[in-house]
Amino acid sequence: MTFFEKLDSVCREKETLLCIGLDPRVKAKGSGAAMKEIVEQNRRIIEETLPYAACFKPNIAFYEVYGPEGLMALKETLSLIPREIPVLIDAKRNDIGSTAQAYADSLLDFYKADAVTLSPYMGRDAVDPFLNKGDEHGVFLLCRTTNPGAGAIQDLQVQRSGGEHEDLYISTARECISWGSQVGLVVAGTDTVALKKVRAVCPDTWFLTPGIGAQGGDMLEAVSAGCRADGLGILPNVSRSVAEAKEPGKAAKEYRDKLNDARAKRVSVSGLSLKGIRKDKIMKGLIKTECFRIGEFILKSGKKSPFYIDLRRVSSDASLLAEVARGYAELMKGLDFDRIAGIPIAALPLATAVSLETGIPMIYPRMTMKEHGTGNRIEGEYKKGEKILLLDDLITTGKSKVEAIEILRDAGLVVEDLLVLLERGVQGRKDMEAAGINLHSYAHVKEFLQPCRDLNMIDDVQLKDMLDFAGKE
Ligand code: U5P
Repeated sequence: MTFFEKLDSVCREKETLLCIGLDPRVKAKGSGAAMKEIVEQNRRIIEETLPYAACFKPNIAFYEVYGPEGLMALKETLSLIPREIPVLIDAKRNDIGSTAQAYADSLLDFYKADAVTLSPYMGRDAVDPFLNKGDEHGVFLLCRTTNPGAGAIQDLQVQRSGGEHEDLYISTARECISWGSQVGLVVAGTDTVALKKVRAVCPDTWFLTPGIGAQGGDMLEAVSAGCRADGLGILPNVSRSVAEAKEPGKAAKEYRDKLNDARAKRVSVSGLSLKGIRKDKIMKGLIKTECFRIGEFILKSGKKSPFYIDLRRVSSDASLLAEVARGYAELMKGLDFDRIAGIPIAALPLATAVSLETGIPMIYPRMTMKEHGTGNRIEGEYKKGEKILLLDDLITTGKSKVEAIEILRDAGLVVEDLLVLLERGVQGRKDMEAAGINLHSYAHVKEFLQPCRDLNMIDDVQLKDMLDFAGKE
């Protein structure tokens, strides 16, 4: 699992995006007393705030300042955090490649951080030693910081290749996200203008957003300005305001609640439910990966079509595949069945992804008879009389579905429902009715057309013509 997948799943499961800072400020000094006090303070914060924390962020400066025992306290603190919760070490390191390598070995191998903050100022090669550790690690690169003097450099005007000017921190954001999918950005929670501007150029990137509370940043404003359209993508960090509260757990809960209020408002402002957001993401993802194409195509039937659909391409985009699996899982709710079956070939990767998403076992029929080996017509384990939920990518007519249904029914399995991601035309639905199958489709092909218009791929006249075609074919 990549770092950002891990983060995404913790945030969804725990319904929080809160990053809890672990920046100890203790009075004890030397002979182990400081170490003990730091660890005890952090233990309490971790235990009390764990239900509200999406991740923890120790800033290494607050450990280094106590010398070797401070560093031992950091190591001990990290061992108190459950492995499934991401840990970000705020170190803001960088240097030339060979030195950056030593920093990477220290922070990712010795301290075992999941992610770190780095300065991108020295360029890509200084970040590579961190990226090369593998995508179970992430980096948050400084883009817009919270300190009062940040603007003197970060607001410098830079000329882009087209001649227009923009802030250096915006150019930095553009450059940094081109370094790959392991990159997140540090964007100040005290600067809602910057949050909005960076979000506009980096719609999918995760932001680490410090400055909430003690430095004056407001949770509601920061999250409203910086969170992604899907209500994720921002990690507002609070350190002092939680650590120094009488009851850190209570303070963390209050910040988490404010954060979720802001997310809910943002989502309702965009007029979409969470289901709607997923659908929009899937439809646009299918367009982007060219699973859905506009043009002039000749179909198997000989008919001309103004668009073409090839859902086999979904398997080449892991995050789209995972989102599609969640879409199928949403559609499965309320249906009664024992196993799922994917129709070869197109639905095999899709059904596999659905099985991984839901934990429901999968089988598949062989569409051509196997002459050797087991001679199985159905692969995977099943028992006679079990109910099978059939999955396919798309339905135009029912022909290939009926073949698969017959193979399953001949083996004594019960098939009553078919799930497809996309439905085109009207014939498929009629054929399924005739075969005694309930068809559940995630979307009709018509639903691509408005997103294509939104993305300026077609004009209003084409939109109307295509809607007519899709409704009648
Ligand atoms: N931090 C900032 N601003 C930045 C980048 C990082 O405050 O632009 C770090 C601080 O060094 C500290 C934490 O570790 O985030 C903020 O702490 P607090 O103000 O919530 O106590």
